[in-house]
Amino acid sequence: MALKRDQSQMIFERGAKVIPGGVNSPVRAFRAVQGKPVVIHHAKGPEIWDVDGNKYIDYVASWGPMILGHAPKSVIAAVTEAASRGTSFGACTEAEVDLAEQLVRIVPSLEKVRMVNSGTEATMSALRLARGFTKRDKIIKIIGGYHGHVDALLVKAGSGAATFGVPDSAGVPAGTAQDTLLVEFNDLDAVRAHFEAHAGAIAAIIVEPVPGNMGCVPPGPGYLEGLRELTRAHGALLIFDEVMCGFRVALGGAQARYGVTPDLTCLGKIIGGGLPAAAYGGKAEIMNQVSPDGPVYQAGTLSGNPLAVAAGRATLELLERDNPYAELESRTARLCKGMLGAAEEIGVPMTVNQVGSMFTAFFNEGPVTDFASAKRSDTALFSRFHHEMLERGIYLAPSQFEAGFVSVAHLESHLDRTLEAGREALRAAVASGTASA
Ligand code: KE4
Repeated sequence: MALKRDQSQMIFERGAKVIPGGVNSPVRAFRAVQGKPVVIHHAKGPEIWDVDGNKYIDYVASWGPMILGHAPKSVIAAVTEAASRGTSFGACTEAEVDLAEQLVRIVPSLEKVRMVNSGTEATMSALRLARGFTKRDKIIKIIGGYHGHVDALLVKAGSGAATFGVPDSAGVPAGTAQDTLLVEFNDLDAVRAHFEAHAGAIAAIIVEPVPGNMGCVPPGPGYLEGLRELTRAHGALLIFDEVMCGFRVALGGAQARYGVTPDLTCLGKIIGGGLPAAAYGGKAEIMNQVSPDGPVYQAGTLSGNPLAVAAGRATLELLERDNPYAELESRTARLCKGMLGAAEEIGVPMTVNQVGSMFTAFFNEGPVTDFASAKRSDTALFSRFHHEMLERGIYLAPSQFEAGFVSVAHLESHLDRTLEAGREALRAAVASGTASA
């Protein structure tokens, strides 16, 4: 029996009259799963409620930030206390220094760090800095990698751009895109070839060390080490975009998990605890090129905003104190194993990729090691599965090319419920596909 969603429908229709597509970010429109979004009313722990009162176990986690689950007491208290002293000053605060010291202490590559308001700002600024520092223009990006809506990086981007089947965005001048060189993830030969073809012209390679925007794809053995060697040999910078995997796959992010230290790191999502805070940072020698110390300009009215900093600090303090990563990884592994078991039982081709507490179930024989292989997934079956899971109170990312996230608040009982719903939803999705074939 379909869930009642009248309020969601009505509010979404209102929104569509005054907001493009009715959403403030494209992937939220559920277009990739031919669905209609539910309008959220509130959330607590691993669960979210829509405006019709339906409850869901949430694996989107606001696209990554909610590693502690929704509305953790200590984060809400920290934000409330900060708000009581004012919401923004556009000036220095001790709290932003505390957060910067915390980030430098935890993330191996950071000697200095600059706060910004979104992952997009972080990657855009890191690219400008890499070009300013090396005095080179070309960059290498991964096909299916997504780094926010930066002009130079909206070329064969992942995430929402990938699902639209129009990877290159309108409005990106050819001149901007021509300096962006492309390689598939996990292909070191392609990177080597670009460096040989463009000797002395490549400023940096920007990579999600654990991509989440083509779905979750682990780096192959030696891949990240290979990028480190190639960039060092060719005088280019290695930029790790850890906006999603930072503080997600390990306390110090992918660079700590794999022991590969980039020159620059972009962070976001978890470091804001669900509020708008992101950052870029790296070696002092490079960061000293950033205004006002150096010639690379970057600024922001709300950068280091006291409320976002309070939420981020409270989140990182809990993560540093409790270090929940081993437990998160084992719970996620149980979920992934259960999903794979259900697919095998029902005879559905499925590959599940997992790194830490991020994962993606691809409807695909596998292995899925890059965007080219991810794209071979049965997105029609994924769409039907997404709908069936939503009807059973499980809220998954509305796209095959996204990662799912398990939080500290997801208990065994939530995972059990998810696996039970998953088995039923898979059977129903296969059946409805056969019926309409
Ligand atoms: P924002 O500008 O959305 O804060 O961050 C951009 C970004 C940069 N780098 C990585 C690795 C990212 O995953 C993101 C944003 N991730 C998407 C989820 N695939 C955000 C969801 C959305 O676009 O609404």
